[in-house]
Amino acid sequence: MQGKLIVFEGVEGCGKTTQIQRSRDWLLARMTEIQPDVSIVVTREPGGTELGVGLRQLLLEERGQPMFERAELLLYAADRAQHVEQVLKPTLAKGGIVLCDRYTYSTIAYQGYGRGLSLSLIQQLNQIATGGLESDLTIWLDVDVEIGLSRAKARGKADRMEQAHLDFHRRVSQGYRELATAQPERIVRVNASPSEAIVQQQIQQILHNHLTQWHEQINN
Ligand code: T5A
Repeated sequence: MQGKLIVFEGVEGCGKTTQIQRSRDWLLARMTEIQPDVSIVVTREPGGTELGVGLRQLLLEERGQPMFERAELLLYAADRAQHVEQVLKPTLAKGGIVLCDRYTYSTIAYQGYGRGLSLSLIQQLNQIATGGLESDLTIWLDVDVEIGLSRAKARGKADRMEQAHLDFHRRVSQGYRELATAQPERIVRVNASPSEAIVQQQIQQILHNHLTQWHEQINN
């Protein structure tokens, strides 16, 4: 099978990290039956490279000085450009499966819908940062903003983005909703409100369907 880029998206605390780990374990077990030598790589944006770790700190730590919206946008784009070249493209070229915590839709949802920056500008910047590399599947973990924020809060101190006003997070959530409605063939919604195990069952079904479809495409 060719390499596949599977992205997990959603608002703060929707459960991406938890579900990516569980999905990796499930995929590892399943792929040993189908293609034992496949590599499954878990990564994230921002922070999937050494440069990205530094950018992540700049982006998420509260520094007492406001970060302007276009500066924020460009830092996320810089992180992505590095990540695509250093991690995503080489892994996909070797036929690996990448499970990526956030990608281009995060910028549309957060900097576009959330901050109100131009969506066409963001699309151009995403194009530059990715060189046109699109996800093969995006799983959108849909949970109420209040539930997600309270899960994130229970875990520890809120980062710079989590501290943003509730209205900001509601606009981000609306952004994901509109993106998923406009692109149902690319973005699959999962109800992320139930328990971790139930959310994982939904994801496994989606992954199963896509793996089957991808295999059929190769064999036809
Ligand atoms: N960003 C990112 C942009 O603005 N633009 C961009 O272009 C990009 C790429 C990144 C920040 O940067 C922004 C978005 C973000 O603000 P992040 O670490 O990806 O930072 O952001 P978060 O979404 O905040 O990641 P979190 O780790 O906080 O949330 P997760 O990964 O969605 O959730 P997870 O799995 O860590 O779970 C959170 C807590 O909830 C519990 C978990 O045990 C954990 O304690 N939990 C559940 N509890 C009950 N029921 C369930 N079903 C649960 N699932 C998880």
